[in-house]
Amino acid sequence: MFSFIHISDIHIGKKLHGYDLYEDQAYILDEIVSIIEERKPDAVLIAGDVYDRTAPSEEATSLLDGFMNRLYRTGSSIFMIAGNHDPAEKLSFLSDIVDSHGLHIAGKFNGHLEKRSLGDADIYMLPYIRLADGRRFFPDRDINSLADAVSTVIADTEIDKSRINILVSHQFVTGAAVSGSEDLMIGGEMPVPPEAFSDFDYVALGHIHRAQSAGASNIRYSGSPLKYSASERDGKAVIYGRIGGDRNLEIEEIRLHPLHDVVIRRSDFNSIMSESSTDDFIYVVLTDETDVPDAVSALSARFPRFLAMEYDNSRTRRLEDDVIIAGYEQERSPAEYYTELFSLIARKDISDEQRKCVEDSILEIWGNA
Ligand SMILES: [Mn+2]
Repeated sequence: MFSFIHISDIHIGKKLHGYDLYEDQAYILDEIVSIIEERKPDAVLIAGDVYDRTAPSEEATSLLDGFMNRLYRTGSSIFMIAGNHDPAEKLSFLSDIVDSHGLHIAGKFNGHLEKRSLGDADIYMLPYIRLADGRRFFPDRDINSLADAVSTVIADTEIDKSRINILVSHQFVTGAAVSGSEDLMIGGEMPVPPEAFSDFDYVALGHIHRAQSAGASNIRYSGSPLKYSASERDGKAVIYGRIGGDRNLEIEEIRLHPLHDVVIRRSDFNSIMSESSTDDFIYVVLTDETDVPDAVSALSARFPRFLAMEYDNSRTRRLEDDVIIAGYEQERSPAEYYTELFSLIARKDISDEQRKCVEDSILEIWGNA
């Protein structure tokens, strides 16, 4: 029997619409430590994006330090990889030394899967990799996609099928539903098909902030421990998994209870202002047909954790429809698209001088393409 707790995308140091989440993150990390103390899993799998930025603040660093120290004292082995948001080298600072103490960290991808054995299980660690990493480490292979790169790294590893095999990875897997706070690569990130992971009994994924399985029930995103965008409706959880000698995987989602939830309230301005206040982070959708003067300052004064607001009325719906229709037309130039967008938003025609400026910028950025 092998047991584990799987978490990811803590994003320590993240701000939500300008609000510092230090207290909220400290609170949820406390709850995660309590769950681990209670369940006593063999391993804690931390699947990347531990930090929110590659230059974390002192406060963020000390929050992670406290969390890691407490995790270490629970007695579970810890497996932590770097995500695309992490300072990969800093995350694996002194990793060779702490490795012998059951704290295993894979920072920067170094060309192969890091493997550690724990009881009946082999645990492999694959920090976030890019297509360029695959090409750099396997120059003589035909690597045309991120899927090729990940498959090549895995194929290059000798996996003992008689063992329980676990992979900790931070990638975008085909079909995963994003929540909007992930910062995927501009222009779209090439997804990895779940078939690339067929050798593993469980794949602990990070990168996507909404908990879900990806292609198979043993390939899972735990999701972030807090809601990092207002579009997330579902509650958050950590994954508690057990794999028996028969390789049977049992998954349990253990609910987390945030200090402050993130909620959307949708109604007209007067109704929202007359509702009871809340300590939660609140995103407001106003249904009023005409704009309410100073709505933002009124809502900020009314709700201590007011995030932002938008209108959903016949005007904004028409605007959306127009943009969608415009997006389906293929034969117009980028400058023409811009001109249309400008008049939709500014509600007047672009001037000749402005249009020239846009055309020059497009030419400068894209060339004649
Ligand atoms: Mn993330």
